[in-house]
Amino acid sequence: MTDKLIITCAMTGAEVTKEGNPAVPYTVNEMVVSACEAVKAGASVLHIHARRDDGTPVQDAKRFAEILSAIRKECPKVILQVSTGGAVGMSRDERLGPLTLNPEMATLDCGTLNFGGDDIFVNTENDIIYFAKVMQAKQVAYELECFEKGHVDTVLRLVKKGIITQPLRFSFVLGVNGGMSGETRDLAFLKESIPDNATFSVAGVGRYEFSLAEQAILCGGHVRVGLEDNLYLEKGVLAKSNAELVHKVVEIASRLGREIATPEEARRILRMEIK
Ligand code: KMH
Ligand code: ZN
Repeated sequence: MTDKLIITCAMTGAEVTKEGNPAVPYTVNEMVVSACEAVKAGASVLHIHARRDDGTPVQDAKRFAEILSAIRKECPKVILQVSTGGAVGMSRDERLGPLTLNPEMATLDCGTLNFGGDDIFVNTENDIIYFAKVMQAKQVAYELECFEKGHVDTVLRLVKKGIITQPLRFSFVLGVNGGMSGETRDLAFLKESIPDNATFSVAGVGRYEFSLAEQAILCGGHVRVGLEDNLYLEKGVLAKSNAELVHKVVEIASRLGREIATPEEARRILRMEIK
């Protein structure tokens, strides 16, 4: 039987700005409002980046602590997944800042890629191993962020070496300029490349967000949406909030007959230890 659908909301990221869409949250209060609305709409996981009030992306533990505890107060059950990707150009120790807070879940980025224009998002094999060891030592559940097929192959090689361990929770982030595109064949190829007992979620960047969501819902995957990945509800129409994007996925899932997972159900599906 297909598992219920886990919806992750990536609320703010490190690249998008209020100039692109005024609903992108920066302040702690904006994050809390956005988080609560997204959870109410059906998100069971929140993918968290921190921003200063002026929008500057940061990975420092103090800012993350403020955001996490403020969200936790209002949404006690949701899974909080901190980003260790941060923003392009940050050092690996800077990126690991939020792990000092022993979060329940974090992202582990599984390879380097050109990231839009001239930027390079660096995740060498040594970086991946370094991050994995820190996360395992702290018993943080990690999600394997793969922006293209080579990243999946890196994961599978590191699994064979015993460096990345079960359970494997993939997140395919598709449509970044420099990474893999988000056509139907791309997700089909990635899905058939991973072990049957692995879970996967799909984050379609920009115009791929909802077509990939629909494909993932149909083929037993999970879905990430949010302003980090896409600013539009539909072509030419800015999303008014993160919740509006989550709600659209809930509607697609309902049309396709897939139920939505609660945070507790999501923990079970993702085989997460309770911290
Ligand atoms: N901001 C991107 C460069 C993650 O959160 O782990 C990386 C990113 C991945 O967003
Ligand atoms: Zn992110």
